[in-house]
Amino acid sequence: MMELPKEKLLSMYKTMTAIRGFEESLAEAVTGGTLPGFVHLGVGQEAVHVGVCTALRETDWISSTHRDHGMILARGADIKRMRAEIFGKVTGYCKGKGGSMHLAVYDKRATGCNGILGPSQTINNGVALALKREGKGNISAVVFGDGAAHRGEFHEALNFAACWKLPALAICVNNHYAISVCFDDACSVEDIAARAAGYGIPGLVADGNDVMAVYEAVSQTAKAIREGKGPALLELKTSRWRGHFEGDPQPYRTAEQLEADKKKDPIARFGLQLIAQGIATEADLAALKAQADKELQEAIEFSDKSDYPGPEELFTDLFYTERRAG
Ligand SMILES: Cc1ncc(C[n+]2csc(CCOP(=O)(O)OP(=O)(O)O)c2C)c(N)n1
Ligand SMILES: [Mg+2]
Repeated sequence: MMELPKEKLLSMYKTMTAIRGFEESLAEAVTGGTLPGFVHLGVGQEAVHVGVCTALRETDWISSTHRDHGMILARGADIKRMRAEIFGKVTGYCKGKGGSMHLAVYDKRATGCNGILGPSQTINNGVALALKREGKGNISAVVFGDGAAHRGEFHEALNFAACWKLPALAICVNNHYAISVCFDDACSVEDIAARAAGYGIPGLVADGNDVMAVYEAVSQTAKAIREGKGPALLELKTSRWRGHFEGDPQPYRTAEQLEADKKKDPIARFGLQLIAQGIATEADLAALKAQADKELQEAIEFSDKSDYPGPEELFTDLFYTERRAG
């Protein structure tokens, strides 16, 4: 932990609390009826988001999943434009057309969330190939779930990346569930990382509830990838606290299991580490949370006051119409 400056560690803590607050505010909006559609929240997975993004460079790229608002926030995206995008407002990053599941922020080198399981890995290979040709030592990371790791694209993409020695880091966020299917019932091996052996690439497992463990694991694997050693597969074990989507009552999980998962709270754990190492006091941490809460309120107001896209936006930003126009 000491290798990172104090300011960086405190900003990591603040971002973790900001992500949690952001996600919980979306849960409230769904319950209150102001946010329609499917919303998948990453509450409980903040150590993954912040650990991964702290270890990557600004010049690296990242592709993520349907559960990754937190990843894009951790990448440094503006919380106001994030909130506006999810609420379909014209001030959002994709003018309100991407929404929760197709939220992309290119100026933060985030190719975006992806509602379909599998393609983000093949898209990531394309980005990694471009970075390899560019030759500046940048890498492209892709995040996907344990469920996505059972799809064919996972294997095809890893094989391709290995054969072409792409600067690609595949990060499997194993939260033990794919909708209602428990990982133990769907996987023949204990660790998805073990599958790396089938492609002759390194496979590592790290504690996805420990932000510093995530940071270390990503830094280590990224270093080797930057040196031209080819791709790696990293598995981060964590848990999601909320249902698969907002409104899922999780009948497939017992209250005891959920409580046990919540005891591994990555934010509380990081807070205790910071206090134990004399980096922050409880009051410092409370002040960081208060600051994050204030910024969230400002983001909510910004989004509420923003307009929806006008009808003239209906035929812009479409591949189809642009091709026809050309
Ligand atoms: C190709 C494809 N098949 C099915 C779905 C429906 N679906 C959406 S999320 C999901 C489960 C995803 O589980 P996992 O990859 O573990 O991610 P998590 O939701 O746990 O973050 C499924 C099956 C989909 N989006 N894409
Ligand atoms: Mg999962």
